[in-house]
Amino acid sequence: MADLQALAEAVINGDRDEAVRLAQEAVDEGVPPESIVNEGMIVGMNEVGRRFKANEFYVPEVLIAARAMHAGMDVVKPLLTESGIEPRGRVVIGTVQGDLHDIGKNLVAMMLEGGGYEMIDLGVDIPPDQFVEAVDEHSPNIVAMSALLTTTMPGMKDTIDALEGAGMRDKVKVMIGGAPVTQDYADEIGADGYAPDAASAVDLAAELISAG
Ligand code: B1M
Repeated sequence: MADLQALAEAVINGDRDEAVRLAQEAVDEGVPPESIVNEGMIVGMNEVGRRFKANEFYVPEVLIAARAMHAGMDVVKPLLTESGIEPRGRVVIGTVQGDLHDIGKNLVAMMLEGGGYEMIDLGVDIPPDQFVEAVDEHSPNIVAMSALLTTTMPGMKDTIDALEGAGMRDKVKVMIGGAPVTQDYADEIGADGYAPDAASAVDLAAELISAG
């Protein structure tokens, strides 16, 4: 019988083969795909986020867990699409113009995906206009920007200004993060939220979406 707790454990342990096997077993037994995701994969990634916040897990463990989660998701994704299950929200993410540091951004994207969000990852070095185009094309709930350089942080404000200029600012929430970024900076440039780490980014996304 499908064991979703074991699936969560496989994600936490970063055991990709086991995550795939258990996800497939659950699919074969007719467990609804949303249960496999919510009670297996997301439970696992939530625990990974908790351990990361508590300094019990470090970046490598999170990356390995996310890799297992992705492999499990690949088994379930076709069924989710067929059954038309809605994600918790859609997030456009990227590093700001001039910034090539993508390890933190990737972690945030993986944690959000593990938290049930549909991710549109634009990659690195994204100019304001490209964020605006992505908002126009994908109608996300959230635009998420990452910067690791003090010299590229102004790209966050430029992007908010560009969204404003395109008449889209009230259509999306903007969240920002990255080592030099602070809550004060978020307040200063008019972002809707700041998260210090990838696990907090998942909590913040939920808050921003529920605040409407
Ligand atoms: Co660069 N680099 N780097 N670098 N690099 C730093 C950032 C630096 C602090 C090193 C230093 O001088 N001590 C410094 C910045 C100084 C400053 O601006 N104050 C620096 C510099 C100067 C540079 C170059 C200019 C060096 C040069 O060429 N002269 C150059 C710039 C390139 C560019 O971007 N245009 C450069 C290049 C590189 C590499 C390419 C070699 C490489 C990046 C590889 C890659 O990412 N694919 C690199 C690396 C690896 C680093 C360090 C060593 C590590 C960064 C990292 O990945 N941390 C870094 C020094 C350090 O931090 N020790 C450094 C781990 C990652 C998990 O943490 O990204 O902070 P972080 O993400 C966290 C949180 O911040 C948060 O969640 C994540 C997980 O908890 N978070 C968000 C991140 N984004 C978020 C978004 C959110 C919410 C939370 O919401 C949207």
